[in-house]
Amino acid sequence: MHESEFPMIFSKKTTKTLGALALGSGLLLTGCAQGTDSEAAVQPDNSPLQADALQVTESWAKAADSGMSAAFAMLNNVSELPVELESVTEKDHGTTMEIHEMDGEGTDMVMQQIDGPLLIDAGHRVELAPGGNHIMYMDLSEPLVPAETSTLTLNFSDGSSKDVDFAIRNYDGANESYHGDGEHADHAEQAEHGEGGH
Ligand SMILES: [Cu+2]
Repeated sequence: MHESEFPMIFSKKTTKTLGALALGSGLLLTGCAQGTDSEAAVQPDNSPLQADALQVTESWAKAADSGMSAAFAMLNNVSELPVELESVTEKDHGTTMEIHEMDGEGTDMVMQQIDGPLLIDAGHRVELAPGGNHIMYMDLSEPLVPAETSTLTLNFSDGSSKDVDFAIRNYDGANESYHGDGEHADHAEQAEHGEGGH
């Protein structure tokens, strides 16, 4: 059984990793393809996958019946290489996901999709928190129910990914307005807050 699975894994990863090298070094490619040491072949330069380098703690998501909501966590890069979070996906609540940052100052703060991947420098951590960077559920078709969990898939720039569970809880804050929502932000926000908060 293992013998049939291995070649698939092997060829996928080596194709990707070695794609850029293939032009200049047919020798190296041949060497790897013949190699029987599959572990060495999967990670030829010995660098960790970004999915393994990033440890996620304190992950939680804001309960919501529909529409938008947000997820927060501490992203800890425990490696000596930068980690780039490129996208987030999910499959349980029928929504697209975005990575947002806050823009503006004071009461004029709005959130918007970040430009490019979210960078977590080597050995550093980035906090996703209300009022700051966060992961956004754009249009829930299934509710985020308190005390349940939401599994989000974090996708990194090296092609690796990992699933992380976010504990869903009630939270009154994080009602940031969205750039795409138009100019009514300030007052509409108050109205929504009173209606949906309790
Ligand atoms: Cu947002």
